Amino acid sequence: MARATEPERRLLAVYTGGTIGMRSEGGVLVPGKGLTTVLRSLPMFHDSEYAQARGLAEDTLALPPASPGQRIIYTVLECQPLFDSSDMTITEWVQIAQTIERHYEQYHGFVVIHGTDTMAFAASVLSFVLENLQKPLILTGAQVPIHALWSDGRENLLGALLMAGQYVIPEVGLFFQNQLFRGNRVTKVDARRFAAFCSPNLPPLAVVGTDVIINQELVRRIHGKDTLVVHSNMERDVGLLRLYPGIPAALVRAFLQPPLKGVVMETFGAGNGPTKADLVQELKEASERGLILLNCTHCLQGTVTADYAAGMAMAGAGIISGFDMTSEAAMAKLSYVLGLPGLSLEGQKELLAQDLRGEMTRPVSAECRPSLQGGPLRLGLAHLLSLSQEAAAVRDALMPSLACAAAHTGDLEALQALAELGSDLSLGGADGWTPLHAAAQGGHTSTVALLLQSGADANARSDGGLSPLQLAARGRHRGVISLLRAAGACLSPQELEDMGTELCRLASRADSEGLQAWWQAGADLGLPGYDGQSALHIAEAAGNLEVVSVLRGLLGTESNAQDPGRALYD
Ligand code: ASN
Repeated sequence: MARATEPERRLLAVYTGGTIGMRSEGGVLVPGKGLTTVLRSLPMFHDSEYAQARGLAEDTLALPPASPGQRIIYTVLECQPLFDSSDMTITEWVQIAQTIERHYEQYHGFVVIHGTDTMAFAASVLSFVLENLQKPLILTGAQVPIHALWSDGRENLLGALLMAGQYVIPEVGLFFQNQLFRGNRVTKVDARRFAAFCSPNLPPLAVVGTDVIINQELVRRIHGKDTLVVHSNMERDVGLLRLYPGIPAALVRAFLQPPLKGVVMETFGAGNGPTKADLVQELKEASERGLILLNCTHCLQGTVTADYAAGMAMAGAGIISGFDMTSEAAMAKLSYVLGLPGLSLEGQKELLAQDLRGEMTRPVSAECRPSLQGGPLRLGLAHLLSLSQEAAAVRDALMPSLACAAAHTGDLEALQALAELGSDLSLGGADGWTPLHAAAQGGHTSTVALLLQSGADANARSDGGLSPLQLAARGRHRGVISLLRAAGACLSPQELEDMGTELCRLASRADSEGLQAWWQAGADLGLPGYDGQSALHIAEAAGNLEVVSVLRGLLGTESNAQDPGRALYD
């Protein structure tokens, strides 16, 4: 007899259509009703004995026990009508978000069963519509209907339910082929293979194999207890314009007319476009009349930069960089920002340039942390904190943050003053961020040396899982990497394993400095990325001889993983 008292995690699964539930009619696949009935008949999706003992409703199913003493119970809500996702629009996605809002308190997490064709758009839109999401919402679907003998649907749906039911990943994700991606980072890349999606510029949040590996460093963290906000007012008059060689200015002009309010422009390579005067003029005029232009590369991997004269910046300051955003995420972000009430044009542009939901990677230099630069503030605080005994408690609470701020700017004098006031320079702040993290991120070699000498832990991890070594490698601070390695810092086995896609991204951007930095930090440059290609393959395919020669040189060098003390670039 099944126990009816096991702790339960309740999920809501919203079934919107897609191949997963399709049936063949007249030789073509059409959306099919009755997914719940199919799931009810499959023991991997329903433990009927337990459901009976619990007296669950008709639309509510119980997974077999996932881990000892824990049950996932899920209610399937079948939408009316069901869609091939090619017919889904912002209207349906907002309705899904509103449904989730209505049931938000009742469930631990949410699964959206969706067609694959527009799932990347759906995930992107949902990530912007749902602000302050504190529970997992995972989209999934299939390339082959779930009732077929050889279907990816069963694994995908089960994986999405387990991920949403067992883990705290409070964001909009997309689960497919044993990987959980951030929803606004994916794009559909294959119409036939089961591996239909990839996340070209961000590694997966989780990978399922014999173990479930959660990439904690990437999972977005909840700040505070802000309540869920559903932004239903998404702007519909946004468009997508893919530039191609020789695109006529007249065509661009025709496209950029009202009522259009914002356009995602898919440009060449690192954000470039034709420099023909008439075309540039059209873009300038459109931008001057208040049309927002968001520049995304049509390359699968890489980011928009300001490296070339043919860069879109020449069309005027109005064009905003979308960095490494997918077009799907960029369109969703435009709809969201332009739909927000009361924002000026400048305000909209400012918001578009920010990373709002983890949808884009801003360049390292754009990140900033608080600074203690400016002597009066620093000295004033030091004085205040030394005044009385009552101040001791305040001092202890403030010290880690002050030390981090000083370390981030490489302010040795301030750090020494804080040490004299009794501050333990190896202590982390509220988010686990230590002064060593801050100094490594800032690339301050002497500060890092001082902190290591005063006993800072070279392998300290912030709450988000970041280590000083990762920050130094990201910033290509080779002197710092070398000090940290000498002090015993190393990447974790999981970080080493997950490096492949990042190395490929660096190779695709011809970033040999970045590759060298990660090599020095201990990364294995031969690791394949998400599609099985290594950084060397990518550099060779791109004909980038400099990167090829750097990689060949480093790959030919004996692995540095066992030798933390070795440094190439002292
Ligand atoms: N056309 C289908 C859809 O997007 C494709 C699929 O789900 N595999 O609804």
